[in-house]
Amino acid sequence: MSDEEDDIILSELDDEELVLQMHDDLYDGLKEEIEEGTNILLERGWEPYRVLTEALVGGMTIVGKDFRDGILFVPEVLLAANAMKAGMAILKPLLAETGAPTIGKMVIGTVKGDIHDIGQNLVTMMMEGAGFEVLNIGINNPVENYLEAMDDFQPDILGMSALLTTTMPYMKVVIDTMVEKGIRDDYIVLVGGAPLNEEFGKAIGADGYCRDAAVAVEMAKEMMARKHNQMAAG
Ligand code: B1M
Repeated sequence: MSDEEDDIILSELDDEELVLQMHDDLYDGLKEEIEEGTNILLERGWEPYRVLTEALVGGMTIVGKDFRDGILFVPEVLLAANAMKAGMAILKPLLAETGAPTIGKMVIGTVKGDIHDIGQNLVTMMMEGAGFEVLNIGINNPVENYLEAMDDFQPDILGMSALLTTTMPYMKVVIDTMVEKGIRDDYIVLVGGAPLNEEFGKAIGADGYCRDAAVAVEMAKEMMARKHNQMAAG
């Protein structure tokens, strides 16, 4: 870091400059600066969701592009991810604090072979904020982990995340296993992750593909309402 950057006082920047500075700080993996910036934006009255999307997710998008283009490498991206998680940790209780009544239960996890967890942590936070009870089973989950979690936790929804083109086909392994065991229709299956799309979601037999965490919440609510209506009618 240069001396010039050392001199930047985050609280003296206006909102727009601060968000841009946070993108730089996330890029540089500066955890404490990200925590400070997150707190400043909240103190200035920003909604937690806006801080999340504009400052944190916005910064990670830039990291993602330079990672793709070979400008950043795994160690740097890990630092950026840690900084992002530190900001998310501040926002988590605020996003979960809506006081919404429990409207459903969800198990979510990243599939086998895949260790990306920022997206699914974000989905967890947003779902909890919307009133869902969520069991997050973490990363690198073989089908057995999903089955065990569904058995123990009895969710309405199974959520799966994959960030790699090489791991996304594993979602079909999980769904096919559910079909074989005769439990597929007991759950709403939602999938998400950067390389997926709606077509893929349909092709593997999921009930819905979620482009982002906000879509996941909307879709989950809609499908829960549909499930309740069907139960009431039947
Ligand atoms: Co990785 N990585 N990575 N990585 N990484 C990507 C995914 C990549 C696109 C980067 C790139 O090349 N541009 C690329 C994949 C290419 C491909 O498959 N086509 C890639 C690669 C190649 C790799 C490695 C193979 C690199 C290597 O070792 N050479 C390796 C694989 C490790 C493994 O998993 N086995 C690897 C490792 C890593 C780190 C460990 C360094 C780190 C992860 C840290 C962590 O997660 N704790 C990392 C990161 C950070 C990324 C990028 C830069 C950012 C991912 C992220 O957190 N995004 C990523 C680039 C990118 O995605 N543009 C990249 C922010 C997050 C909020 O978005 O996860 O998309 P996202 O989640 C969104 C939606 O997708 C959706 O909602 C979320 C919130 O809005 N969503 C769901 C996600 N899951 C959902 C589940 C749902 C619903 C919605 O269920 C209902």
